[in-house]
Amino acid sequence: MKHLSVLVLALFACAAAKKPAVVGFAQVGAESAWRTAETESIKSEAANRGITLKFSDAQGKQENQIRAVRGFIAQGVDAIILAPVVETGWGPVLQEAKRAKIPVVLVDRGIKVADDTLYATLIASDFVEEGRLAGEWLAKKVNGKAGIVELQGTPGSAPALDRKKGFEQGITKYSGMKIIASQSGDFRRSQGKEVMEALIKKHGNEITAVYAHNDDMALGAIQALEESGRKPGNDVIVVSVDGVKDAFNAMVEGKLNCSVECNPLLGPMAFDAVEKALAGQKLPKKTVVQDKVFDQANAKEVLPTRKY
Ligand code: GYE
Repeated sequence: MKHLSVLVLALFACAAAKKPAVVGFAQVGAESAWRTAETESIKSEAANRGITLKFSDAQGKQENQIRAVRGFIAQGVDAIILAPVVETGWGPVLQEAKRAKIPVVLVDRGIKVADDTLYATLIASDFVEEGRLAGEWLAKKVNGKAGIVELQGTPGSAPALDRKKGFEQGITKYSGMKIIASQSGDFRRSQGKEVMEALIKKHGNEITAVYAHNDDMALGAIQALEESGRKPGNDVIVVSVDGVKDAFNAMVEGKLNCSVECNPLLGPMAFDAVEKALAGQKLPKKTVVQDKVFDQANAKEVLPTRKY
């Protein structure tokens, strides 16, 4: 009897301590410096923990991500980390993962599914809050009056939808804050530049501010503004989100005015969540990553400490 209970206890201890050996990571792509930093964080954390990581780059396409997740299920990975490109359309493939008893940890972007038991947890920033902070910062800077160009992220992605919503909330009480154009630049520097060039042609000096959903698009827009003979940071106020190193450099150079941080170093939190899910522990449905606002007043001092 005594031996039996020791055995049972040992079995429980084993189950609780189940460590992942193989984890699949379905990444969006490599559209921005933020994304590259996130990939790096997850890869290096897997290596630190002795976990074999199967990495898939979906080149920004949901169908590729779904195929990658199916592939991970077929290979029988212990867990899946998914950075979902868009919010909708995940039900069927997550059902398949659930049936195979493979926990799915969502990182950086949320999804809309009817059944939230289809994923173990989401680790991400509050994008509505980021947009609101950017909007409030800009309204203060321009004393409540601006002709704003908004460069949106990938259509249908949580950060694009929520950063738009939050920004609108942030400027709502200022009647002089007008969004004169709002278009997607797909979170890419080259597209941010192209879209900005077209909008400068169309709206000219009506544009007094740019709000970009990420730093890469802001940096592209800054180039377009300079090429049109304008002085970004002065003639046109530029705010964005992410807080990557190049954004800090642009703030120090006086070309970018403000960047709301969004932390991409999610590797340690993601693998903690994977380990807990495999040990059968209950996880919060969402863990919110805390972010700060940076501008030209503090960029120079903070730059040397930035990790991405
Ligand atoms: O802000 C942007 C990107 O999902 C939070 O995706 C992420 C966003 C990030 O490529 O740069």
